[in-house]
Amino acid sequence: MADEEELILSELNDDELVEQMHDDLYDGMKDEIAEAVNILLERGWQPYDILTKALVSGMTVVGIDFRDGILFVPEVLQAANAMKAGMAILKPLLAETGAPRQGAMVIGTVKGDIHDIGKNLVSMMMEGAGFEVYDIGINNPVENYLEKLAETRAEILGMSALLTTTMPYMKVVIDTMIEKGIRDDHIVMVGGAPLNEEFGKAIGADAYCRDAAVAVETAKRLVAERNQAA
Ligand code: B1M
Repeated sequence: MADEEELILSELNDDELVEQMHDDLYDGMKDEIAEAVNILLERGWQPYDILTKALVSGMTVVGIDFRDGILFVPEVLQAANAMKAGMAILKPLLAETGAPRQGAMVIGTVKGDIHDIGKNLVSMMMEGAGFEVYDIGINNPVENYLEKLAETRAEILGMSALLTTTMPYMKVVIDTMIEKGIRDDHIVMVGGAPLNEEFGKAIGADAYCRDAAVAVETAKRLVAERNQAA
């Protein structure tokens, strides 16, 4: 229908626009996502609300249809790229909070795993909260984490895994830290959709973080506890 083809995003009310963003994310329409993010910002939405209510929640639907075989890798990649286009606009805004420096974190997705949206989100939120973030990207063997920790002397190590087959690698990293006698020099935080509290404890992490907001709160608390103990 002609009406549908000529949809003007700025004419939709907030609820309609967010719903349209979920559809556009699903369809991998990155220009439309970027436009809609800008519209919501102009309407006074907080960057964090746009991130969670419009982008992350839209990605959940993509995940369900991916699991059920309705969407395939190329479509999901397009959706991921659309999500990243929205996140790129929000990143400087989330980082611009002027929060006092809290500490430093090395973060990366573990070996064998190329999912990076959640990790990027955690990085953005941590930067916004005043942490210095060294993001070492995806598919990281243990050596990468250890090198970056030694180079930056960051107090926190963050690891992300989105696959049940890659999450055990987090234990490899922690066990190597124990072997090298550096485990207690760092706070180790882990996250990713297939993880849970129990898994975090079982592999010897200091904390499992359900989402980026929890990661920020946990990091602040653990750094403060550590400074107090010192
Ligand atoms: Co993948 N994939 N994928 N995928 N993918 C999942 C994870 C899956 C659950 C989909 C499904 O079946 N429903 C499934 C895993 C099943 C399992 O292991 N049990 C899956 C699969 C199977 C695969 C492939 C194997 C598919 C294939 O090739 N046949 C393949 C693996 C590639 C590899 O890594 N070796 C693959 C590939 C891909 C794409 C490349 C197409 C793309 C990734 C693009 C990219 O990241 N650049 C992709 C995507 C996008 C997904 C889903 C749909 C979405 C993930 C996402 O970005 N979520 C995902 C389904 C799902 O998770 N529901 C799926 C949004 C993001 C904001 O959430 O990452 O959970 P999340 O991050 C959250 C928290 O978890 C937490 O905070 C974040 C923000 O709040 N968090 C942390 C995350 N990391 C943290 C680190 C911390 C703290 C908190 O450190 C301190």
